[in-house]
Amino acid sequence: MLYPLDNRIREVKELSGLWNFKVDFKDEGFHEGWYKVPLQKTTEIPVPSSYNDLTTDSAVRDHIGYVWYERTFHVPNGWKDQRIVLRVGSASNHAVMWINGHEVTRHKGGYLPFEAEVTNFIKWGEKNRVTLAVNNILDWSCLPSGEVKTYDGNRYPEGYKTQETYFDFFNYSGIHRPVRLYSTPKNFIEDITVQTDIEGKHGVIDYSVSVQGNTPSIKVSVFDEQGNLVAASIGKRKKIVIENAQLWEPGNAYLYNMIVETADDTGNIHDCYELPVGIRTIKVEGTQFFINEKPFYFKGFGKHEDSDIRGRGFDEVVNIKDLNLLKWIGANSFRTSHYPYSEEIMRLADRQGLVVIDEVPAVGMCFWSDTNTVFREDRVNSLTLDHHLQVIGEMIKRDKNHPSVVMWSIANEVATNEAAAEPYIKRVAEETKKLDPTRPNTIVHTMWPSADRVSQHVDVICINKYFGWYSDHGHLEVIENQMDQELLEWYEKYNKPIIISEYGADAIAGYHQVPALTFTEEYQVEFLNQFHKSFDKHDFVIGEHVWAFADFATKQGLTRAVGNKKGIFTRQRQPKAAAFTLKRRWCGDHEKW
Ligand code: GCB
Repeated sequence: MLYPLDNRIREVKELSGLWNFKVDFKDEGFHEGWYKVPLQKTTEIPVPSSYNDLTTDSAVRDHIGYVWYERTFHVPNGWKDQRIVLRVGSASNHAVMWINGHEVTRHKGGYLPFEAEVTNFIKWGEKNRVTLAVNNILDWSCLPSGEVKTYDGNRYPEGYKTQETYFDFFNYSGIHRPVRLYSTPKNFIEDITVQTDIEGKHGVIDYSVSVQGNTPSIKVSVFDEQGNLVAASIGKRKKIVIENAQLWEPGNAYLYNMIVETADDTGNIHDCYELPVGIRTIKVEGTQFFINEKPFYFKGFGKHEDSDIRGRGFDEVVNIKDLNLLKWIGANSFRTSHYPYSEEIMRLADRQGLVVIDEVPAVGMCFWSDTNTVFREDRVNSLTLDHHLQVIGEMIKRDKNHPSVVMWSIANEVATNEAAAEPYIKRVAEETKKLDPTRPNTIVHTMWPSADRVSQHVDVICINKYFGWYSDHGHLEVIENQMDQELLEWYEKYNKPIIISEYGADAIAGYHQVPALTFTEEYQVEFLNQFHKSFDKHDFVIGEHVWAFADFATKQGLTRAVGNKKGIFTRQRQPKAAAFTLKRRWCGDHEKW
């Protein structure tokens, strides 16, 4: 799926900004046809943003169900003979979209884009009205999964319900990423796929272009960063060789600009698209992860798209700050825990040479029980699997061309001890491989190795470990030993490379104690040091991602004092003491990097 870009042929019109907004408290919008006429009695809301933290009314913040968005826009006259597409970067968790009262699309899933061709519904010379009904309800057919609980009896108000979620982040809601209107010609470039390889000193770009409509010729030109033409080709599907190629390396990104042009028989250009291409290879061999044939060690974090006031709303300011902090601290990578992040941050990662583990929103499929409580008819079932496959497909379609993406994470913390988890995860892993044979895949575990039934289906094993926190709370002295033992068990069972994809302790910025007590900055520092002692002993450990990059919002809970405080940075992106510990480690010399 191509990111909307403008060029001499295509134009993009940003529809971000203030929209009309209305909460559908009584769930009557569909029945009353709120999309048919301009929304009445609205307030204003910025798009993109989560609405939850903008309001002062808890009924709005915690609303379960639909909210309605609406705005008007003009389409430039110059677009009259064009194809016009309306595209939403993401809306959490499901959306229905209308133009001038005509339904144009529906989308399930809160973290990936959707679009619809709206050419036939446009009114020329008048205002057009776009309406979006966005629903935040999560059930077992959704990713992440959840359930709405209803309560009977006189202890609760009539009609009382709660949205139950089994993951540790706030279920932020609304239109989270930019909304854009864009034009393409009627005969247009629908998609481009690139795969790259290295042959000696040369780079290989294996491309394929899909087009719609009558487009006799396709021309592909590759330019270097100085704008020099370095290779060209004609045809839908070819291999282009770039002599003496500059490689896309972690920390040293080099991007070629691949321009695809379609033309008619007389050479008139129909459509044009520019794709940044990083030439690099990825391989898992033995217990190592190679980027460009060099062993790569992941240093970095699991993150969240989360910031004050904006919630999960896209903000270029926050993204740039975060990437600057990642570089400052010596990180080379991050995981898009626990859902695909904005296309804009993926493009930034490409340009800045950050390595990304791209994760689907399959999180919270574990209840810590010996009986089969997750994979069963009324919970994670065939509907969940269908949606899981759909989301994997959409994520790969969106992110397949990013050089920064080196691995797909197919789920976070699943009850992989349950028998039915095995065929489920096998199916998801196989689908991921089928859709993208060029990238390794992984699953992120909370389960212990002896109970796990699925890791034979993935290339890399990711494990989340909280010794000294969720077990033996406050006992730093047990961490190294327990970590060693667990690592060796995973290794002996599967012989695969292992990334510690989460390890972390809550620290409330400004809390200090010597000797260290939990929730202080000192405990967080010593906790990390203990884990590192273990990681450094094992060659098959190919990475460490601290949980988490910054403090973030969660649902309310007895262990969450205004959110999760495992951030190495505060939610305002200021360093806690552990940031300096990590900076010393990651910026210093080490045989692992
Ligand atoms: C985990 C989850 C992550 C939580 C974290 C924690 O294992 O993957 O989403 O936030 O633990 O802090 O409990």
